[in-house]
Amino acid sequence: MSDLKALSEAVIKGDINSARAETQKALDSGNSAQDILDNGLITAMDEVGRRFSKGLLFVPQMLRSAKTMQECMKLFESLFQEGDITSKGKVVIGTVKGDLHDIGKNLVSMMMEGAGFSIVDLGVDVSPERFVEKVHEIEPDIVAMSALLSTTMPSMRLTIEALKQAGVRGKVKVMIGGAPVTDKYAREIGADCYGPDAGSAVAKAKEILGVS
Ligand code: B1M
Repeated sequence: MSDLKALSEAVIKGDINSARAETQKALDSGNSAQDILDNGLITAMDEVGRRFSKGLLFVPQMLRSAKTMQECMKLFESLFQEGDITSKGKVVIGTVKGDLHDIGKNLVSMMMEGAGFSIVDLGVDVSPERFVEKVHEIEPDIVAMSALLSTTMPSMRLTIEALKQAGVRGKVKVMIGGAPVTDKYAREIGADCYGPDAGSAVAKAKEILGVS
């Protein structure tokens, strides 16, 4: 199995070619996709965040690292497929209004899709009105919201309020997640569940819909 240090370094530097090569090397030498994610890619993004907080790197470098991580994720996307193509439920997912972070949301989408859910991804900066509009249009089982900024978390509450106002809150389950989000916050704003990471999001989605 590969030591994932070189992969982390390449992601921190935003060196897409080396990072892709290291990801492939790790896959070829038997590292699981989960191991590569947890110990290579996410570790690197945490370090990027730490360096950003200390003023050691800036937004363009964060963007480059984010792009690098997304390119690496493409190499093992298919490994998350469970092989069950019957939909376990329809999920409308998006990063909330004012927030442009999408890696975690994409990871959640990828894993949920792999686990057999149908995903409608609204992208980033999704307003409460847009979530409501999509709920009317496709009648999903779950509305899933991601936020990475403490300043955009309130948009989750506003979206739940908007679902209530539109009379559709009772027809969908609401799941929230993202680094600053907590289980306590989910309960406070009346979400049905909170997913601390992409794997747990899949388990929670199955649990709230009562599917296996
Ligand atoms: Co920004 N950023 N960023 N950033 N960024 C953070 C989040 C920050 C913690 C960095 C720091 O200061 N240490 C900080 C937020 C502080 C706070 O509010 N608490 C921050 C800031 C301040 C900013 C800007 C304001 C910077 C500026 O402009 N001055 C700005 C805001 C822009 C905006 O959104 N309006 C900004 C911009 C950016 C980039 C655009 C450059 C880029 C994002 C590119 C992109 O996503 N395409 C970026 C990045 C890359 C980061 C860090 C370094 C990495 C985020 C990431 O992708 N992590 C981040 C620091 C960090 O997180 N360590 C940081 C990897 C990803 C897999 O993890 O998204 O947490 P995460 O997802 C996890 C879980 O949270 C969970 O599952 C995933 C793991 O399995 N999860 C869910 C996520 N969503 C879920 C939904 C669910 C369930 C689980 O159910 C629905």
